[in-house]
Amino acid sequence: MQTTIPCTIMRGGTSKGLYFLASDLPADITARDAVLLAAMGSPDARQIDGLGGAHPLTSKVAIVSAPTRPDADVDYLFLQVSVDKAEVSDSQNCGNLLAGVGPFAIEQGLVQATGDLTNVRMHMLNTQSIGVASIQTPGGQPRYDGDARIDGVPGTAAPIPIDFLDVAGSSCGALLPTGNPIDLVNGVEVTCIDNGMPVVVMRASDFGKTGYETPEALEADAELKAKVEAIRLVVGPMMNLGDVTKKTVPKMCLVAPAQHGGIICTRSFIPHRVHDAIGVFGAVSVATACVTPGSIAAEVAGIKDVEAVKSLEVEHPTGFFTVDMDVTVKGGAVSVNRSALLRTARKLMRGEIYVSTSVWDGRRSQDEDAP
Ligand code: NQM
Repeated sequence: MQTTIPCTIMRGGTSKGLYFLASDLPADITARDAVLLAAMGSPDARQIDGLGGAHPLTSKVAIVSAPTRPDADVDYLFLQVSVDKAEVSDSQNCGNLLAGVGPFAIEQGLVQATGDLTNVRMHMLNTQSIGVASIQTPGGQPRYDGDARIDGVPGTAAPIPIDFLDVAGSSCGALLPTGNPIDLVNGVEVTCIDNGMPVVVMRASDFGKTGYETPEALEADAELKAKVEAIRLVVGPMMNLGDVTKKTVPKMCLVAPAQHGGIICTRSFIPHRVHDAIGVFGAVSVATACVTPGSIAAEVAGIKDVEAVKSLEVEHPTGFFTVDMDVTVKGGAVSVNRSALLRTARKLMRGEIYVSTSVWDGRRSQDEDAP
């Protein structure tokens, strides 16, 4: 016997995931996570018995519900479903799946379209912050086709510009959680920063790397991975994230001088696989590090007048990630007034997913629905 659960599969930015209405899943977190593991086919390196794509970037879940904040149109909870472990984590946000939240919410009737363009204010539950997406809605429905191109995704699609107002320090409590632009950890200089995603920026050269290696080459280097992970475990508590052994944050980013006219070149460990591009909030955080006086990224990027910066091109293995920024620098400290970026999304499938009734019988108890 199997339980059927309404589900939409969407590409959001350079990731892909399952989108659910919260009301279609168990409210109990343990039961919900069991359903998501079964839906994805985890734990299994191939996720053969589920919809996961055998990579962290294709083993993601967005849960969408009515807003719990008066200044939002919709709530969005991101969950990372581990591929090869029975783990579901809410320890990070995902700005890529975020791109699909507006269209999904409109299609599900949670948000009403307001003409040809609908602004959707999304309350990101993982970081208690707000992102505002502009969705093209001709005829009252999200449009997916269009001319916008983002690196890491073939072809073009309708543009989804997203603005962030209050993401600085949203996971770690401060933009520079250790209070310093540079810390020395295990003999390596690192910049710990959180502008929407906890990220540790490190010079690739400090690991004997150029920073231009392919993700595959970096993933194949066991010694490098062990050094990076050892630093991650030390900086986790320093960044107010506690023990990060089982968390997907902080992300570990090797940087090098830009090669193709961008501001900086990146290779991101997320945190155990190496990203084929770079995460959305990962890119926002690295871009912010580039305009933070005294940081490793600022040294590598070498920007002369950071307040004059309007947009930064972060290089990654498959192209560029453009982050629009507005910052003020006072007494050597940077404050971020606004960051913005462009994503696209596409609905791939809408239907029902089946999970065994031994995992969930489909009933939401009254207790579960109580506020
Ligand atoms: O940083 C990968 C992705 C992400 C997360 C990651 C993301 C973000 O590319 O906002 O989008 O886990 O770092 O989807």
